[in-house]
Amino acid sequence: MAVCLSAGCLVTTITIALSKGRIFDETLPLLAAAGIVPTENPETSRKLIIETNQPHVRVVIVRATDVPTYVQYGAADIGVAGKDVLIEHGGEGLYAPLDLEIAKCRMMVAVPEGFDYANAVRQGARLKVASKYVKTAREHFASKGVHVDLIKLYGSMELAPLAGLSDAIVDLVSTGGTLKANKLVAVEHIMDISSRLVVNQASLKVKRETLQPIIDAFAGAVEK
Ligand code: PRT
Ligand code: MG
Repeated sequence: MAVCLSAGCLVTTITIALSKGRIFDETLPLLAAAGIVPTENPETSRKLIIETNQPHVRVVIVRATDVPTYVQYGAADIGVAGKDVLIEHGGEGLYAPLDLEIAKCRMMVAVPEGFDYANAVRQGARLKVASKYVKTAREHFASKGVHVDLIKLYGSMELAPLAGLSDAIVDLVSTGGTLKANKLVAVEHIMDISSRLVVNQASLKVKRETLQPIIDAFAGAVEK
């Protein structure tokens, strides 16, 4: 939590953690509502720390799954992360005051076309399920009494059933195009996903004067 201590400078520095791609793009209008405009686009710049038009506000570009970690440890004061990412992280040290209603999608169970999922479940089969979201998947199948062996993956879950690694996957679905292109079908809806504003709990106390107006501007922009 960097506070500017140089002579005559009492302004608190605010660091915002964002991932590039849809989260950065969809957070831009919310930042604009708070009067914050990044000076560079992470898609074209290789910089990982991006300045903004506000001298005391900067954006750090991190992997989507790393956003909660940066905010938890105070390396960033606030950040934007998907509900999927926040559940897997656990939310320790984070205050999540706002559903920003951006980067919306659905967490689904999907299987290869032709696999009779309902019948396999009815027969009490033990299913191999590949996912990046093992915590969410474990809770979902436990609540339904379905026996599963979970296989943790870090990317391209759609490949797992096609390559014979698993019977099913738990993944995010937006348009459904990726499932379709890989001959998979969604068979169960686990939850709706959107992104949240997360705030470091200590920052909220120490920097409330600077942070609260940003949180309020985000809230106002979401309601519109
Ligand atoms: O891509 P990278 O591995 O670096 O990280 P990431 O996938 O975690 O980041 P990013 O930027 O892709 O996603 C950030 C957040 O956006 C996620 O944590 C979600 O909360 C949200 N989000 C919204 C999505 C999607 N929609 C989405 N469609 N995240 C991922 N996808 C993927 C999905 O996993 C699947 O592979 O897109 C594919 C399906 O899309 P459709 O449109 O073909 O159904
Ligand atoms: Mg991605």
